[in-house]
Amino acid sequence: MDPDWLPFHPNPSKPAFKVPAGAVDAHCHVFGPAAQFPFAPERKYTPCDASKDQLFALRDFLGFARNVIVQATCHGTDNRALVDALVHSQGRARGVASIRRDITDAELMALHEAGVRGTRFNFVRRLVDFTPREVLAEIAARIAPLGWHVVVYFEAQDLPELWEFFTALPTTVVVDHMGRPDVTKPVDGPEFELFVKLMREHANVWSKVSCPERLSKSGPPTYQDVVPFARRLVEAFPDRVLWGTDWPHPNMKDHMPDDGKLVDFLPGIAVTPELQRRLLVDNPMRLYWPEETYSKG
Ligand code: 0GY
Repeated sequence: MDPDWLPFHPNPSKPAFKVPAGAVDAHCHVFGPAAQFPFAPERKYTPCDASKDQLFALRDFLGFARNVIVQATCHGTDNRALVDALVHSQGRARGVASIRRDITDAELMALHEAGVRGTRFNFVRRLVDFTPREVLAEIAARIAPLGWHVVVYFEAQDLPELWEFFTALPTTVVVDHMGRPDVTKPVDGPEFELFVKLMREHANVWSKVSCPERLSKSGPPTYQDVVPFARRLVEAFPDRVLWGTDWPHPNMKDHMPDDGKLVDFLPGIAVTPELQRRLLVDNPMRLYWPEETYSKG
């Protein structure tokens, strides 16, 4: 583990907010265990082990029913730890993988069978080396016929340069952590307006209104300065927002969030039971378990 890396909270508090029945934690990770699933040689950080059993225990403790497990850069394009978690989840987890352009159709199908429903493109410079856009476009074209979506992670200042690429993608596009706005800037200022415009003009773009702990300058436990940004998206695009804990919080160096307090952030950004149900149940179910949504008519 990197020496400046904080381990995840050993003893999170019980949230005061009770999430609706069937709620999905739509952004979390598993790391290793490294002895079984080694980290990628090209990784930019080495996390602590964070196992599927610890993730599932947290899910139950916080009151969630399901997880969406997202491949993090420390595992590169080796999705074995993710797949292991999915196949041991008893159908209660789906995944977002990182894949290479030379993946075979059989390997793609195996990921699909395990419960993968998306691929992630990471543009955060401290996390990954550059991948040419034509390679990513090729991957997007491969996964589109499976009904998968693309998850993108980038920082707000890079959106103008990425706009054309994002808006040409042939799938649903899910943006991690609201495109990482600088929350010291106004919520109606030009930077966040550009992100809102992306969602307004492109009905296939969704956002995770997650990670106040990464974006906040005012800090825990309430992360008050992030609330207006998340709340604005939840109210403007109630059918295209997702939320997740981000456990075990890779690369948090100044503080480690209490996951119970993160859940208590929710009623401040989704202020009615209806908005809470869409954010935590209806939207993630439509994206990750569509067969269950459709079967209900
Ligand atoms: C997150 C955020 C981070 C890391 C990764 O894939 C990753 O390594 O996404 C980060 O450092 O901001 O969502 O997990």
